[in-house]
Amino acid sequence: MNNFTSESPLQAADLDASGLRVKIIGVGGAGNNAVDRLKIDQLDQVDLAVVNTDTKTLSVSLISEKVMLGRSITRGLSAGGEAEIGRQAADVDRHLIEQMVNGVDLVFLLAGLGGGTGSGATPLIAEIAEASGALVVAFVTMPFTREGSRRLQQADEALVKLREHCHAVVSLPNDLLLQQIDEQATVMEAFALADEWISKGVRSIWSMLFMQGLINVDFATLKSAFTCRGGKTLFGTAEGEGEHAVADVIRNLDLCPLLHLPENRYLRKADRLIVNITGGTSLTMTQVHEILQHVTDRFGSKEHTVLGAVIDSELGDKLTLTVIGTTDVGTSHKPGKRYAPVPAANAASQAPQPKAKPRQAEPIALDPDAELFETKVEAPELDEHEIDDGPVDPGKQSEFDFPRLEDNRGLFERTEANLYEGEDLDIPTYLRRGIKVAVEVKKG
Ligand SMILES: Nc1nc2c(ncn2[C@@H]2O[C@H](COP(=O)(O)OP(=O)(O)OP(=O)(O)O)[C@@H](O)[C@H]2O)c(=O)[nH]1
Ligand SMILES: [Mg+2]
Repeated sequence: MNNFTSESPLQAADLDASGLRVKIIGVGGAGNNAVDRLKIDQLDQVDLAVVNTDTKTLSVSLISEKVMLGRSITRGLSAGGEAEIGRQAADVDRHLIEQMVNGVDLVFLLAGLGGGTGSGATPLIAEIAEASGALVVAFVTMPFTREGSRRLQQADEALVKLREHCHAVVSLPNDLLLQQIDEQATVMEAFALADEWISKGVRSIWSMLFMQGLINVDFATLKSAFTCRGGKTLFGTAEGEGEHAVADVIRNLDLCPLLHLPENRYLRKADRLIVNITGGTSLTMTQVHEILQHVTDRFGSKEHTVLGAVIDSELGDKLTLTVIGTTDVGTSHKPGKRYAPVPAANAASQAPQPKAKPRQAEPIALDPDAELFETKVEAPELDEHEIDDGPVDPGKQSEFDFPRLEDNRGLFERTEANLYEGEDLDIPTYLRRGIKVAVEVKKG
C-alpha cells in the first residue's frame, strides 16, 4: 500500500446529524496548503484530506488524512512540474482515491493548477468522485503569467478536464489576486489571498448546509443548482456593514474583481444560481429579498436560484453575500486565453490582506445590461500569449508583460531565496513555507 499514513475508513461519528458527508480534498502543494488554512479556520462537520506525490509536503500538513499517490513512480519526490506524472501517480493509486471519496456526498477539490500533481491528479480525482456519485466542486488557482507558458498551458488543459467531471469549477487567476494587493506584495501574500477566496467559497456552501438561518438549504436542494455540467462557474463575494449594508453589498458585488475576468466577455446569465446571504441576528427577510432581487436581475433568474440566508451572531450589523452561478457544458473553456489586469475593484472589502495595502483604483464602469457568461457563440481564438483587450489600466500594463522566465523572474525574484532555495518553480513545495496566516474563527 502506498498510503503515506494508513487511513481508516470514515466512522459513523464522522457523519453529521443529517448523515451528509462532506469532504474537502487538497491536491498538490497549493491544495494541501489551502486545506491547512481551512483547518486553521475550523470548519466543523467536514472531513479534510490532503493528497500529494510529495512526501515532504504531506509530512508537514496539519491534516490527519494524508494520501500519498504514485510513490512507485515519483519515489515521494513530487511530480516535478509534470502533469502527466501527476496523472499517472493518481492512476496507479486510484484505489486509494476511491477509498477516499467512497460514500461522500459533497467533495470539494482544492488545487493550484500549473504544477504536476495539482494539474495531473485533480481531474482524475474529480472523475473518480463523480463516478462514486458525489457532487464535486473545485476551487483552483491559475498560475501567474510569469510562471511561464508551460505551466499556463498545463493549467489550461487541466481546467478543461476538470470541467468535464466537476459540477462547478471556480478558477482564480493568480495575476488577478496579485493585482488586488499592494504593489510590493510578495507571491506569498498573493497565495494567502487566494486561500482566503477559496475559504470564502467553501465556507459559504458549508454554512448554507450546516448553519441555522432564515432560509436553510438541504443538500438535495443545493444539488439541484448544480445540474449544469462542464461550463464556466461564476463566483463572486461581497460584504456590507451598518445602516447601508444592503446597498454596500450590492455595490461591492458589482465591483467584485472575480466577476470581471476577460473570460467572461462573451457573456450571458448563469443557468443556475446559488445565493448565500449571511448576517447577524438582525438580518431581515426584506434585506434578503432586496439583495436577491438585484442578484437575480443581474446574474440569473429567481426560478433557477437556490437561496440560503444564514445567521451568524458574531457578524453584528455586517452582511456577506456569495454568488455561485453554473452554466452548461456548451460554454466550454477556451484554452490559451490569459488574464489581463483590470482596475482593482474594492479589494479591501473582498478579502483580508495581511501586511498589504489595497492599491489605488478607479471603480469599474459597469454596463448594467452586459451579460455575465459566455454564450455558445465561439469566442475568437487567442494566441497563448495574447492578452485579452478588456479594461486595462495602462499605468500598470507593463507590469504584466511576458518576459521569458529565464530572462526575468519579475515578481518571483523578490522571493527566490525564501521560496525556492535556489530552485525554480518546478519544485514549488517551498512556496508554502510560512504563508499560513491565523484568521478569526467563526463557528455556527
Ligand atoms: N494559493 C496558492 N497557490 C500556490 C501555492 N504554491 C503554489 N501555488 C500555485 O499553484 C501552482 C502549482 O504549485 P504546487 O501546488 O506547488 O504544485 P503541485 O501541484 O504540488 O505539483 P508538483 O509539485 O509539480 O508535483 C503554482 O504554479 C502556483 O501558481 C500556495 O501555497 N498557495
Ligand atoms: Mg508539489
